[in-house]
Amino acid sequence: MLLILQLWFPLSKKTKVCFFFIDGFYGRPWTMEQRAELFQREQKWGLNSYLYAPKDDYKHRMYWRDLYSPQEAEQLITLISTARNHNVEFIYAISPGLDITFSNPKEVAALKRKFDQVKEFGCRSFSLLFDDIEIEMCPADKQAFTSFAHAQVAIANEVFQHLGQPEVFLFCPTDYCASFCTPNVSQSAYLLTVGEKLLQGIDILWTGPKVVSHKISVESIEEVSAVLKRPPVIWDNIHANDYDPQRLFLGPYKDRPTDLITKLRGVLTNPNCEFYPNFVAIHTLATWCKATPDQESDDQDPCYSPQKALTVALTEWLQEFLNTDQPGGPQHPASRLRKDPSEEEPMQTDMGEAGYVPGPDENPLYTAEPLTLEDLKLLSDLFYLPYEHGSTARTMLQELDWLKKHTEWRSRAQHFDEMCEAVVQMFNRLSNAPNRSILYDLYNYICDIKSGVGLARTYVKTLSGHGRPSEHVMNDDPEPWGFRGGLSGEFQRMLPGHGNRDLFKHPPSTAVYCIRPFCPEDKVMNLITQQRVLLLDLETPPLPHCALVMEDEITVCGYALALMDAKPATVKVQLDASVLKDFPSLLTVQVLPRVTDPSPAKRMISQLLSSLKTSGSTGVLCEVRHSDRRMLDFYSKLGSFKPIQIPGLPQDIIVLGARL
Ligand code: GDL
Repeated sequence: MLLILQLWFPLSKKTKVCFFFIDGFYGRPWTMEQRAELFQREQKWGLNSYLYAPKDDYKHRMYWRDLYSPQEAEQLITLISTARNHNVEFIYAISPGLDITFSNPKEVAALKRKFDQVKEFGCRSFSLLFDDIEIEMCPADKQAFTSFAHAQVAIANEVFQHLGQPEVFLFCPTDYCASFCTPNVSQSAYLLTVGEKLLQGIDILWTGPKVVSHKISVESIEEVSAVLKRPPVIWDNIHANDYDPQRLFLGPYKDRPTDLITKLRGVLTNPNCEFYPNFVAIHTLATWCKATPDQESDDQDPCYSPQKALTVALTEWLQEFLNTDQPGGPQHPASRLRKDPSEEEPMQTDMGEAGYVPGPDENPLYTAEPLTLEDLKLLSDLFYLPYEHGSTARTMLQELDWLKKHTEWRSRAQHFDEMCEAVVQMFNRLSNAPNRSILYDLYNYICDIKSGVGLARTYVKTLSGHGRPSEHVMNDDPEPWGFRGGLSGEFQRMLPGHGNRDLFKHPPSTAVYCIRPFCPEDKVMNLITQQRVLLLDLETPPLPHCALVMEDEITVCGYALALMDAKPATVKVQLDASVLKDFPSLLTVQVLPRVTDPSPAKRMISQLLSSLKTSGSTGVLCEVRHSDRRMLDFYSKLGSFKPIQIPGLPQDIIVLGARL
């Protein structure tokens, strides 16, 4: 993960506005030359800081105790001074959390020694990261500290003081987003301790409601600021793509109201792993940071329009594509197009392309047209944002969906074909762009989308009766190149909760849910009564083996109860002994219709099922009303629940069973 951080310090001793890049993604770290190029851009666009935290630099994380060798030191010294020359503050981060023993003074000394070494390189700003680590403390630390938070805070405070309380010192907590907090942000013991005990000069990183947050609201920041006792610095993963090799994010910085600016110490963005495709991510973030009210704006946010920011960024990016970066590479295509045969060099002996002039009935020479702004808009639409496809991508998906379901559609099929052709043309022009470095970073992605769109195009042609029915699109056994695969994808598709959801059919949910044990004050009984359960006798409900409730920001919005032994609970229905033998336990679940995101309920159920299984149960029953399409659909998507025939049940009841 690479992080580009923009920081403001408007609220305390820190009065200047700072903008940061964070170089902290998983994957091949950027080269020193690319980092220097980044500083140039930061300076040009008014971003003023850079967090050095490459997860796969082994001395940043895995071998954090090891000092840098003279050769590495030289590189870091150059990098730090290059940053300074561009007025970019270099922040050195270290992630010792994989294996540090907090209570051992030798470990604390090792950490100080490492920071001291980097301080000698000329670095003045530092950061301690505890993201993505195990939360279980070792026995020695358990003895020495009340909690994990106490251990982390103690070491952070000590290092901060040892370094002379630097102006910039960032702390990344282990619970760095709302969805990681137990039971929720305002009651998280971990965050409350961090807020209470971490020295005020230290800033805290926060990714928002989720690791990759769709939206970040002002209210959510106010809530976490109260707990942390300081405004956070946002670590924004909106453009991070290190978690999926097929994704790239070329959409604008978005869904963060500019009202946030005064509520934060800064924003740090963690963009795509590839260096060059981050032009839009960084440029639009810079525009967002400089937001000023625009009287003519009809956007939701009067200070920032993602669409306008994107167009400005793409217009500038286009110029970079057109600059040749390698001797002997393609020229600016416009100059090639201008050539007419009479201007050609004198006859060449090898009959190379430059000397060849096709005759009247021969194939014309392949001409590469220059890349256009429209091409880049299309590219950005195809690789937009984690929770949103760009408008053309959405239209293409909707059209394909429509074409699959309808038959009267010749003109729409034609339109779909044209959209596919535009992708191919964009690909061709991009492949001929003079700047090869940008192209190489984009190449895998554009090949992949071209082939995906190509398959859809062939399929629509086949449906329309045009073109030969294509074997690899229509048949159930395509060749490997006819579908996206790999072992990882196969594993994911086998899991009930796999994330292969179509964005255009299931717009993302931004709500944060809390799942916690049921307590007597919970008013879930009326929910249960609404459900009119038959299997569970509500007049004398037995003590559940495990009961969980789900809350959203309003109140309880769902529950799940599990009974280890179904028999005493199912007094209203005669269950056959063989059914009870296979499915001895009972589950009852309800989720209110306002919860459109199925994932929290899935998580709640899997917790219950694993608890039943651990206690020795071999199967579980549950009931659904025939008319309750929503819950039926929900259970069917879980995959493990199958209908069971039970004689004598009322017609509108379906009993489902799952083996554990
Ligand atoms: C994370 C990691 C980050 C990674 C991102 C996206 C934080 C604080 N840590 O959880 O390094 O790039 O997810 O995969 O965000």
